[in-house]
Amino acid sequence: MTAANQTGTPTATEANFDGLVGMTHNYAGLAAGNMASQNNAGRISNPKAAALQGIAKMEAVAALGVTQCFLPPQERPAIWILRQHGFTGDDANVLADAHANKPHLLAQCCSSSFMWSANAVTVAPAQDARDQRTHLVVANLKSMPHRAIEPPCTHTILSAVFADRERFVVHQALPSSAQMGDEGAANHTRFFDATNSQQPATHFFVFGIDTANPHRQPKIHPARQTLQASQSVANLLQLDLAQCVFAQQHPDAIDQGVFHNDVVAVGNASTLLYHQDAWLDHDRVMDALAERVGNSFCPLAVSRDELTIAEAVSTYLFNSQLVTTTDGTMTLVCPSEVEHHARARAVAQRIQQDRRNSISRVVYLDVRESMRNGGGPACLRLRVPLAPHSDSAPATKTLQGIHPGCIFNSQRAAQLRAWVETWYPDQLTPEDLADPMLLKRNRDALDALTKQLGLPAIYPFQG
Ligand code: SUG
Repeated sequence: MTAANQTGTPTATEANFDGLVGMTHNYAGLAAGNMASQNNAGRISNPKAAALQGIAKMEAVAALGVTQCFLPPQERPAIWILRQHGFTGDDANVLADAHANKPHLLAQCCSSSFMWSANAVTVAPAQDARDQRTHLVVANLKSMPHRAIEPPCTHTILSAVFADRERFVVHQALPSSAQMGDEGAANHTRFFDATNSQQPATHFFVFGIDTANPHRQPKIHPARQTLQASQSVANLLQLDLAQCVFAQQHPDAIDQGVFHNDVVAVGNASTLLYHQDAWLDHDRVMDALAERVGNSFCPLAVSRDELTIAEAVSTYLFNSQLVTTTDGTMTLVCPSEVEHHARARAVAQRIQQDRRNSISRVVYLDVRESMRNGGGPACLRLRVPLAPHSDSAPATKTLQGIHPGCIFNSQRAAQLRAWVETWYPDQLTPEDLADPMLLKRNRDALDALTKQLGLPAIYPFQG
């Protein structure tokens, strides 16, 4: 996101980090409670198309004036996890044995789920933290075994990307106890008043279950985020609790496929676009947000008559990115599924035409490969607010201590496209996941990428 400084040059206030899609992107039906994941289980995937869609998305968002960055993929198959489960021998043996005897475990070890970087960490910028450093808390993702593999590598990657210890603190994930399910930024929104830098930011944490008071919980699908985890994250972020609002997801929404809050709500600055049935105690939540965020708070509710929760889940209207563009207005970056759904498109148009809010434009992007696993535009990006009054622009190599190789621009786009074209398969079937050549190819590709980006060794195979 950008704002204009006195000379009219855009000054970055937020960087968006998209997760690059991995070479083993596939549809294994691993995520209970995620309708798209369940409905597309077993489908043939297109890793190359998926990765190219992700790069095209970054280009489109960067063209809006957003400071765009990216995170490299993790290594898959996670052969070390298979070894932890007792598979032995050389890599080819381990893969063949796992494929024959534990195909579900192999699928878990092959997921490209790290691409949804909104689940990587929760972030609070230096200006909100007591020690004036930017804090990133890695999410433990303990609810889903295929996602619980991600945190150690996420920590290593983020420590390399945000290596400046004066500015950034990258925290390890919370312990994976039953009380501590944490899914990262997908369940967190930071509100601030863009016209008044004196007004403290508000941190909105949404959880699925309070383990100390569990009677209000979904009946069919798991609640992934606990209140206890959200509270610990707020603590680690060094936030003033007076500026935090905690709200519980509506259990019925979870049971209809709202596995993360970002499936039914998106915020930017002091605007909040949300579904009427997103949270329990709706009125209390809105009062608390209005009080903390202040006069500029602009809630935009979508009623169940306009769009049901089921329609929100199938179209991902709320999983759009809401970004401030160089002219100071906001653009809603929706998945093309919204454009192709008459009622969802009508909601987007209604919001765009309503002059009482800042949203002046809607754009549609094709991220279908990711959508088929339940990941829309907002899932694919992690927002990292930057320190105010920065004079560093994304094209320079000094964007507030962020590793320069991970800053996206047109040269980088061309480089990433060429890399994907060289290495990624066009198609993957479940059988292909056991091919030892895929493991080797992925390592060679990741090795080539980290060298191109000037990153240190970040993968287990790089020793
Ligand atoms: O955790 N899907 C991911 C989608 C994550 C979306 N992120 C946000 N809403 N922020 C998940 O459910 C499916 C993998 C599979 O079935 O192969 C998956 O993990």
